[in-house]
Amino acid sequence: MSIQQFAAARAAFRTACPFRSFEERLGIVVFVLALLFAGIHQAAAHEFKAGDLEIDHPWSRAVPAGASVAGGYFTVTNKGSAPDKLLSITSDISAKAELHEMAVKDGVMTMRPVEGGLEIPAGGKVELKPGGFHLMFIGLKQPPKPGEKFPATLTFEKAGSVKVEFAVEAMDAGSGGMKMDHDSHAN
Ligand SMILES: [Cu+2]
Repeated sequence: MSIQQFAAARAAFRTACPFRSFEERLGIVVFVLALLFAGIHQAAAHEFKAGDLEIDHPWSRAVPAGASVAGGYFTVTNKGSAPDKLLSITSDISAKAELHEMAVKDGVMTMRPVEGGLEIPAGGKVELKPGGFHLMFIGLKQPPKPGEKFPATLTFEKAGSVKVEFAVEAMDAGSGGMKMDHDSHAN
């Protein structure tokens, strides 16, 4: 939240609660501040850096009990003047992890491993998201649960290896359709 948003929130609070005592107001303000700082902390903690790369909001989606695969998504920004490449992913949550690309071919949604790594152009940004490029955690050792985080290591050609944490969101997070394609991996 910015200073302006905070000032607006404070003004709105004054308008809404003109008759409250000072103690009540103080209590509410402290509560709101606690919420604000919690929010700021969470946002700051969920961005990772490796050399010129910024990895923002790695997330995964909760899976049904017994599922053997889960997706992984994030945005990576290259602030440098040379392209880089995402080469590999490892995590203790699954036996292996692959980089996949989803595309519609002859009207059928297909998914295939990305060969040779995923290029992150100089000064550019690549978004891994449901329906496009994504990570696939294959052979889950434990199912990702909503609200939890699990660690993984991303290895880039130039920036090297970086440890990140995937925040697990509810099963219906993001766009639909991905679940079906994940199921096709299970056999
Ligand atoms: Cu996939």
